[in-house]
Amino acid sequence: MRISILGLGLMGQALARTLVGAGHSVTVWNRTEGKADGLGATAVATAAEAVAASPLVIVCVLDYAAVRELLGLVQLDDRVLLNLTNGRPAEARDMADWVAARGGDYLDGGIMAVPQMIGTPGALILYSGSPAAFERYEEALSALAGSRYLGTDAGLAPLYDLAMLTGMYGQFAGFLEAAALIASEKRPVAEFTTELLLPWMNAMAGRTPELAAAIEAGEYATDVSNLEVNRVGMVNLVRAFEEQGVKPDLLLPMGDVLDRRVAAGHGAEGLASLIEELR
Ligand code: FVH
Repeated sequence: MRISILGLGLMGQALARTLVGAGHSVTVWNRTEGKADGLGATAVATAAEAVAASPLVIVCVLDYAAVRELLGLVQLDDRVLLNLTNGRPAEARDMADWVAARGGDYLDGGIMAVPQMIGTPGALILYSGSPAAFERYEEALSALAGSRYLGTDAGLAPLYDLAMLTGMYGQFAGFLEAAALIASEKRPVAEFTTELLLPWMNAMAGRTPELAAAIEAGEYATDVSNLEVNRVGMVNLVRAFEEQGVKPDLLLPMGDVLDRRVAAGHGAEGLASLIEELR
């Protein structure tokens, strides 16, 4: 299959290398020269030439503004534009209209992988937008990663992508605060992480489907620590951080939300109830 890739940053190069390896005929373009070396793809001098070369055009650059800038006035008749650039739902919806006005079909994608994972079983790409385009290219795209098509609304892939990144940042925030607390006593962080923290975090992550069910049902009764118990626990945590000379900056926002929810009379409810303060 003929596939063009616009943007040869770390991710674009991984995409190109993997598609070449899967036997596709890949044409590439990048704003600055020299990044196509060794990829086994055909490098062209302009974005317009790359668009002309293939019915499927993948773009993976810094942001959506760069996508618009590099495509400029290029017509996209009979082309599918698959945008794997990180963006927001509103941007993806605008981009779908923008591409349609140029005669193209639009798919948005969210890459849940780092470049080294592309083409390996752990990689996932979320898709939304044109169902016809997804059906047509699903098999070719399976060389890159597992696929999950979320629906015709182009904004869905970035919405889910950002939600997954949000979960990731929450995990890293917890890890960093925990590591800072352990390091405050010059205890080994690596040993603590692998032997104790990781199994604990996995066990707690295993409880999230229960919280999700409570959120969907809007029923927040709990048979584990309620919000008041958690609020007192958080006050204790923050004091311990201060006594250890460590900043609890990544934890404080959660403490604020707990305070608000308890003050509103929901102290007997479970943690899932905090979502009502976020809506
Ligand atoms: N790398 C990762 O782990 C993540 C995984 C999840 C998805 N992201 C998103 O992928 C987009 C590209 O990320 P990247 O890692 O390839 O980024 P860089 O290596 O920094 O390459 C950036 C490319 O964008 C080109 N570019 C920037 N501005 C423009 C512009 N105005 N016009 C045309 N191209 C532009 C840049 O070109 P150059 O500097 O080499 O000339 C690179 O090709 C991104 O949305 C991540 O969030 C990656």
